[in-house]
Amino acid sequence: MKTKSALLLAVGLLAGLLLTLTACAPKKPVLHVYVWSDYFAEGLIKEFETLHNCRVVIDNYDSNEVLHAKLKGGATGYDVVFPSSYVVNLMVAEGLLQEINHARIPNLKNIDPVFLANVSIDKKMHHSVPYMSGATGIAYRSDEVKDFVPSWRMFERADLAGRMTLLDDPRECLGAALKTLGYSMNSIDETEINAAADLVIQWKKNIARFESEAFKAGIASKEFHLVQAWGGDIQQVIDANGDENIVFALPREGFPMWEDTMAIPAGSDNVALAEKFINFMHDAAVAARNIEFNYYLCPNAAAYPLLSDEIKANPIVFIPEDLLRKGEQTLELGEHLAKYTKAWDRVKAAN
Ligand code: SPD
Repeated sequence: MKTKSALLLAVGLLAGLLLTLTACAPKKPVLHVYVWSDYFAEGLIKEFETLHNCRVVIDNYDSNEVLHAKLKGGATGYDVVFPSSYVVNLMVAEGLLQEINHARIPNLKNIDPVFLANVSIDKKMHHSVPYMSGATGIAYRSDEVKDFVPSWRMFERADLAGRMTLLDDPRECLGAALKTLGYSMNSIDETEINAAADLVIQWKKNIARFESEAFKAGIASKEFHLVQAWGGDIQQVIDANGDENIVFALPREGFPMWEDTMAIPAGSDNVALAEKFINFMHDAAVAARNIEFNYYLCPNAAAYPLLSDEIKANPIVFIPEDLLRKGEQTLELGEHLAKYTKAWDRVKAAN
């Protein structure tokens, strides 16, 4: 009996000790990342957590408008966000982003100066650091779509009605329609923007819905046969499903190109860890793995020599020169953005 009581006492003491130790253990810092989906190579986030003894919590959005509205609406608690370059200045003007402290992110030295000079909007990286750049085109199922032509006019095909999606994104959709009409996708001419909105309203009659996330699973499952899509995401779907009937094409009328960046929101209370995260993503080997996974170009010059021959030959990542000439960078529109918002509201309201 005595032995049993002693044993119980020992177990009780041990449990108490364990509880005390757990309660006293320092809590791991948590980094909150708000980002487009499917944007980190497998294992990278785990490696960052181990390296910095922290936890990373990831939340996804599917458009710059959602990100902007969330931060503008006062959402705090995010430490790293991924705005496209063309919304960075707007977010800075509204006090939503912090300045980048270059001294604390040594891997900024790896960023390709040619890319910064030619493509980037925040060229001096005052508030944003380039992450990935890519192009928007059309993905289709070659086993379902007959007589495909690389044209945005595919959205006029009545035989594909209900089987197509357009991105739920004003700059992407109106941009595609502007290019179809022979205009710049950064037009500030109200007549041109309105003509583009009329065209998207025509396309809207044929699409299942505006969609910026489920188009990936939808094209894989054959729910959708033709979708407006970001190239790298489609190559990821092809890889994941081993389905060579999914094809990505860049329309002959021209197509939007974009650059997503990393930035630290004004409300971040974990700036030091956010800086470490940005620095980690621009380590040469990490950036190379990310390019190989994402099929987008991370403008990290130190990563280029580490890329496989296969990725260097992939036309989604390195768009061939003749096609590249048809791409147009999505630019910041300043006060003229309101014209797009108004036109987009009309598109959304139309039957
Ligand atoms: N999987 C990540 C996709 C990122 C797309 N961002 C592009 C935004 C341009 N409108």
